[in-house]
Amino acid sequence: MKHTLPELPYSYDALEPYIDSQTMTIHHTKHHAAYVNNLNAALEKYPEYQERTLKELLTSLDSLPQDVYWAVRNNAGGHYNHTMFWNTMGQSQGSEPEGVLRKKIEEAFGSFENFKDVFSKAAVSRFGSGWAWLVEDKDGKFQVVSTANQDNPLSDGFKPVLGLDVWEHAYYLKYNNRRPDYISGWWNVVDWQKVAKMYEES
Ligand code: MN3
Repeated sequence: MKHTLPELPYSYDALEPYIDSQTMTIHHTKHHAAYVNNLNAALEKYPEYQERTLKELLTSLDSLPQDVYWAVRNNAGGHYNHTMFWNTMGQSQGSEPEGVLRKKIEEAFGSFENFKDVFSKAAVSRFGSGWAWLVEDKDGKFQVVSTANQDNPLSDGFKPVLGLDVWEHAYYLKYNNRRPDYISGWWNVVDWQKVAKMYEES
């Protein structure tokens, strides 16, 4: 079973003006595609690992053959993270979490506004390349964490609920070095209905 690049669930210009079409095109067809190709290449000589899902790979990194450990960690993470990222965005400007998601966010952070603040700070202060995340811990409590490179919270025992890519490739063409502007724009394209659906299904 080879991993394949999923199609975007919307057009490349769908998230304009917050995320521009050129960035989306390069991000999906070059960056995400490279993670998929590199993952397949790393697993080529290990057929037994080709059958594992991304989640299975990312929750058992220590069991990987040593010579492909970093290739799988980085590229399975890259593939999983970007697939999730595309699927939590859309043209639903100003949507807000409802139901269980809202309740858990308010329990953990006091309010949705305060959650956004905590999350944005984690995203701004992630040094170098990485991601900011809303995660659920083993006790069912929500937390904000950030990871380096393409690491995924699954590998630390969390369930990822929402992730934001803060690699420069995600925003540099439009926002240059202004990561905080990219982050505040991104909130406009988070589709909380999709986030809730994914949360319920995972
Ligand atoms: Mn990226």
